Amino acid sequence: MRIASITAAFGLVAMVACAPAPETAESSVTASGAFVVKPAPGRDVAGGGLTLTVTGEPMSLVGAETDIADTVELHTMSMDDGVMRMRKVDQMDVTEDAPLELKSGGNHLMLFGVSPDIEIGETAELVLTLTDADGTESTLTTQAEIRGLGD
Ligand SMILES: [Cu+2]
Repeated sequence: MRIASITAAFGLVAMVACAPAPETAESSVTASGAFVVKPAPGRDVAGGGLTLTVTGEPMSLVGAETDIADTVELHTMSMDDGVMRMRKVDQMDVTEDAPLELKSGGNHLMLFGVSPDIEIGETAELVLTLTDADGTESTLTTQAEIRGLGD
């Protein structure tokens, strides 16, 4: 399987004002199983994933950031003329009926400028930015496990 190169936008991750946990009367969102795959030696790009579930109104994941990487992008993965292609997207939706699953080989998180000092087995804080149907932003912090390739 060949992974076509992408044109990544190395833009600044928008800074988001501190907001209370994304739990309102209408909905609450939970992150679980977050991970980052430690890059091979000499590389600083990493894939990652997590599962987001929501109770109540739909939410959208619109960004993520972490201390161990310069930027984190949301990438979709799709088959295009027999070639797997990654695309950066601005948001991914999560509903009660359709949890958002980001994982290796599927839609995923992509980290750029990953610190070479991360160690397999450690955890890194991942701060997710979400919006509700009204466009109100909130953040959700979760711990991502650093994994080795193929783990
Ligand atoms: Cu990617």
